[in-house]
Formats: sequence, structure tokens, C-alpha cells
Amino acid sequence: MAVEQTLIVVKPDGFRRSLTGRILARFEEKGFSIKNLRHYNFTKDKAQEFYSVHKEKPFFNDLVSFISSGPVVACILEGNNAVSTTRLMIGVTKSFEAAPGTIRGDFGLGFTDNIIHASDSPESFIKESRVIFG
Ligand code: FUP
Repeated sequence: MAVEQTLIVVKPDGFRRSLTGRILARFEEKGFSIKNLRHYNFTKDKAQEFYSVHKEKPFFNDLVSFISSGPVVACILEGNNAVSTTRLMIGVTKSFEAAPGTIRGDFGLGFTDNIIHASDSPESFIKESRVIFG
């Protein structure tokens, strides 16, 4: 067990549906502390950089369009095992398969539009948080 930081992003669908407060509350209730928080609009360039790991995938363009389709809220969280614990809390990628009790499982049915992003490794956290927080 180690104190770590990670990045979560409430995606445009979650923001548009006014779920940001409820989502952030779950992480606070769990015990994470908010180390940084930003209302942010992805440009196409920044979205491509953020999702560069997927640049060869057939869904890349749709993903870039979606994440830049409206405001997001990005948040750096700190706590024990932040990367793996936030991943458990968000649920699997396809919201329609995500377990009840997870954020995707409770709030959505989408796939590309799946409410929330959380970094999947400490390396991804560093890269992704630099894109948004500089
Ligand atoms: P996750 O880590 O659960 O956010 O999922 P991935 O890193 O595998 O994918 C990043 C985002 O791409 C997902 F949030 C949803 C989207 N995606 C698609 O739109 N189509 C796919 O086939 C796979 C992923």
C-alpha cells in the first residue's frame, strides 16, 4: 500500500448531466483528497495528446471528438493506491457492463461516452496530468 496520486476526468457527458458534484463526492467520501481541480475544454490537439496511446485504434477519431465536445472537470486525487482504487470505483469501460456501485455502472449506459476517465498507471497519470495542468 502506498500513497499515490492519480487523475480523474469527468467527461463531457458527465459534466453535461450535472453529475460532477456527485462523482467528486464519491472520491471524497472514500477518503481521497483533492490536490488540484480544473474546469477544462480539450482542444483537438490536446485531446489527441491525451489519448495518444490509442492513436492507431479505429475509435481514435470518435474518442477525440467526444472528449473535446464540451467542458470537463479534471481532478488530481491523492490517497492509498489511488490508481487501482479509482479504477475499481469507476468500473469497466463499457458502462452497460459496469457493476452497480461503480460510477459507470450507476450513472450511464454508454461506451465512448462513459462518464469518467481515470489514469490506468502512475506513468499515465504523469503524462495525462501534464496535458491538462501543464
Ligand atoms: P478505460 O481505461 O476504461 O477508460 O478504457 P480504455 O483506455 O480502453 O479506452 C479509452 C476510452 O476509449 C474509453 F473510455 C472508451 C473509448 N473506447 C471506445 O470508444 N471504443 C473502444 O472500442 C474502446 C474504447
